[in-house]
Amino acid sequence: MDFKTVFTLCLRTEKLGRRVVQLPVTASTNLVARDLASSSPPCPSGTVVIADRQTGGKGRLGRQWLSPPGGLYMSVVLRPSIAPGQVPQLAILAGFAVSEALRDVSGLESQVKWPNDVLVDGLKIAGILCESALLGDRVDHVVLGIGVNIDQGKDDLPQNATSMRLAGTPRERYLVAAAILNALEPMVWEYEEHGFGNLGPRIQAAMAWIGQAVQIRDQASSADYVISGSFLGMDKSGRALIQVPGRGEVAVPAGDLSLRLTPCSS
Ligand code: BT5
Repeated sequence: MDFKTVFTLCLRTEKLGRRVVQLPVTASTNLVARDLASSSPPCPSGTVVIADRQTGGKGRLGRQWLSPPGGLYMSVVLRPSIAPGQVPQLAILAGFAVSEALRDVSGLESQVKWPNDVLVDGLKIAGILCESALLGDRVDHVVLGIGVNIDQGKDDLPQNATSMRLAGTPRERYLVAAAILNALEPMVWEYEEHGFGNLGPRIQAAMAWIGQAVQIRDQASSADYVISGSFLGMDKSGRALIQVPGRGEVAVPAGDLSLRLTPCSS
């Protein structure tokens, strides 16, 4: 059986993945999904684009996502009923869905690294790129780009990365793709209804580096500031919470979180 048939057999969703565009190679599945979402007529919510490899895989802020054969490169089109300010929270949700799916298909334990990564033993196994388009002051669509390292070896990946194969739990891509969508769909529904309400504590329990010395660099802002302190997790809006010596709890909406090698001082 081909990828699409088996993938569809594994799906337990109502909308996510019910329309699939499968490509042997493309620059970026996020670009294909964006074009489908803004075409006339637009593709339905839940449409998924999957490629065997990408030639221009995108990370955040213009960074590159290495996309050789063996990985999962998937973009999901959503038309959620949320405010524009809530869009980044979907990346956290997708990271949590990936983490749950990895456990579901292979028993692999992973952690969600705020705001958009999944780590296994401190190494990056998956990354999320969340892009959106507005129509007036409302969200028209969101493209959730999900990259998961599945069958790559060390030579295919950057330092500080791992794959399911390297972690000792190789799996078929279709199985992982379907499991992610199965986990994600009910989370998106719940999020649209209640925000992080019930999901918040579950995500918090899966978060990496709680209680550890961290720093957040906001590379998007011209100030390029760094906040250092002890990581407390995220608040109800999905902002990272840092206990900063001398300042108390500071909530940070966006940025790059990393571990600090030296303990923080006041
Ligand atoms: C991300 O950005 O982690 C978002 C990655 C999203 C990839 C998916 S694949 C399907 C869809 N189509 C796309 O074009 N993109 C999405 P960021 O947090 O900025 O992390 C990027 C950094 O991760 C890079 O600068 C590298 O250090 C590292 N990296 C690159 N490729 C990697 C890989 N395959 N595995 C682990 N780390 C990687």
